[in-house]
Amino acid sequence: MEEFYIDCDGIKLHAKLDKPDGFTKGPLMLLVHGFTGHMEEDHIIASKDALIESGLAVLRVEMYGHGKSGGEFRKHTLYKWVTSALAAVDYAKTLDFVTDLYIGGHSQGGLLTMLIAGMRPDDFKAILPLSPAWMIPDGAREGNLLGIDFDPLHIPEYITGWCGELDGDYIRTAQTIHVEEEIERYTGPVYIIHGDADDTVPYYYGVKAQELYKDAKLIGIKDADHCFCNHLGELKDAIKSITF
Ligand code: FER
Repeated sequence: MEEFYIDCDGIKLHAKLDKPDGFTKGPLMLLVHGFTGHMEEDHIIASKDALIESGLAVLRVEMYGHGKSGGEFRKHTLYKWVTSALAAVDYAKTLDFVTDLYIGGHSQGGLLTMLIAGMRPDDFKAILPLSPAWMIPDGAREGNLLGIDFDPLHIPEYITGWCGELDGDYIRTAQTIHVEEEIERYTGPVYIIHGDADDTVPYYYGVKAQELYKDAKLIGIKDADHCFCNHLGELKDAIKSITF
């Protein structure tokens, strides 16, 4: 494992690169955590391990305001995450051992995966949204995020979410994002993994994304919650069932 930082316009993004034993050249997955998450969460580690067992190198990068990366949680927005992820993709493209590039992420990282794939449709062999929280922009427009109601036309200075305060700019920027347009832009293979007992991002969104993408497969995990708690073995098996 190599640990390092990727520069993103002066913000340091914390990264770890793992490779399968004896790996000299091959595919690489850029793997991103979710909202309030980080790269050492059990479901991120389980995903990384499954990918390594499938023969991929894995680059985990923590986005703006998360984990050991720069920036404040309170100040993070989906725009800043897009900027972080584009810097991580640019970095991955400089690695000369990489044959095919993949991107995957959990929840808000799954939404990010869908946005980046729409922006850079030629860069990825396939994408891997895990429990993708792609209803966040609709929630921001409708006035509900994280179970908290607000007036979408008069956005508050901040809301208090799962991890302290979150600036109103998170909502302002999220309101401008239209995920269906990004879904339409990416026509490559999509592998969605989603627990059918997820009450943070209902399984319905996995089903709907699968229907909207041109070439998507949904691997449902029975009784699994948002973070695949007590179902990490099935999460790994689901990832290992994919032909990369
Ligand atoms: C929300 C639902 C889900 C939300 C964020 C999430 C900020 C993200 C969850 C995750 O990344 O695990 O309403 O609002």
